[in-house]
Amino acid sequence: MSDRRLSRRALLGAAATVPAAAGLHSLVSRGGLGGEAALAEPGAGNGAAGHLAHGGHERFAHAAFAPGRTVDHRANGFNPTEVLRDFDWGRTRRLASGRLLREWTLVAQDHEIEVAPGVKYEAWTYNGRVPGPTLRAREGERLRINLVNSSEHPHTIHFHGIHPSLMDGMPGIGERMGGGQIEPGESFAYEFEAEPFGLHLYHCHVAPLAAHIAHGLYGAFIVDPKKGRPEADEMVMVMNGFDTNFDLSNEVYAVNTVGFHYVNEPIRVKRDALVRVYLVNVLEYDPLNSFHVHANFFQHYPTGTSLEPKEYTDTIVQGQGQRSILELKFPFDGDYMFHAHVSEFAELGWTGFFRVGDPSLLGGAAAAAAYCKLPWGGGSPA
Ligand SMILES: [Cu+2]
Repeated sequence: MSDRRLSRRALLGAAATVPAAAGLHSLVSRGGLGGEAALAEPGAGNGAAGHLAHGGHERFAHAAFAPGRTVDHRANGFNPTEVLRDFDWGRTRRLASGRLLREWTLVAQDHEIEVAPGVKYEAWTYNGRVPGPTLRAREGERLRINLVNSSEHPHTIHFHGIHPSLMDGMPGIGERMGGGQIEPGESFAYEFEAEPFGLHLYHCHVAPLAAHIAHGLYGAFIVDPKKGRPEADEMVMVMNGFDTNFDLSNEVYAVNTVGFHYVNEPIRVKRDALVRVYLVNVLEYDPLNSFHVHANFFQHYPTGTSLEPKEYTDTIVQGQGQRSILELKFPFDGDYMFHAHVSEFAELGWTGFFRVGDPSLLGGAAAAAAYCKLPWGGGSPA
């Protein structure tokens, strides 16, 4: 076990020993002080180990997020329920050559967000949201992405895909042409072809890289195949986490930023309808993330670069930067949990529900409460 993990477990263990009214969120929101206090706590190690048992787990879980509260989506400026199906196709126009140009403007800006009830984080964002806009194009189009740096820090946009080095968003490359590292107040236009088709991502590539990514500068980038994919209920899930006390390990894990959001607001899908999930892992500080859906299986298209699925399964694992398209149908009404099959992540926010069909049959939040009394804040049973 590394020191980093010890420090996080110590933090959780110490949180379990403080009165409920204080809670982990206040320890976390006090930043480094909370972490140091936790590390100094002699019994912290025992508390951390204790949380693996159900009793200890409940104690830390209840302390971890404020019960009965949800985050302020309005103040955040985005709601993960909307982020899920928000595909940004940009603006298009015909060039003199007759080709289609698809264009976006991303503004890098510093913006505090609430990643779990009461847990604030000084994020660095593209367009004020985390993850940044889901950019979507079709294979072979010409793309232009204007980066305007309104942040107090230098940034870039590094796209995954195939393009010339000058367009790669790497500090030091193309500086004399206005590229490379984009300083505060500067701007730059990245321009390249949309290739290959598949599910990609973009993120800042300024050093220290882990810090720039962990602060929130990333998003999904979808290139549709020329002939498209079958009609489906499509959604984007960016798996991320937040190091709220800057100890180089995450205190909150999520899909699309807000811990337990899709427990509070289950993702509504139709029975027997094809659901397509664009799943991207940008998680910093932990080597692996994963996705598991309950009571169902999905077709797995790694990186989305083939139209033929590679696997029929219910769990996949992704390293940082990996992504997958998942396709599934729900044959029965009900609430179906999905979560990281890294239990610790699941208990620190990376848990949600698909809600299928008749709400009178359902009770996902109650099921989750029975499971480990997760403190997602609200989420009363249907
Ligand atoms: Cu950056």
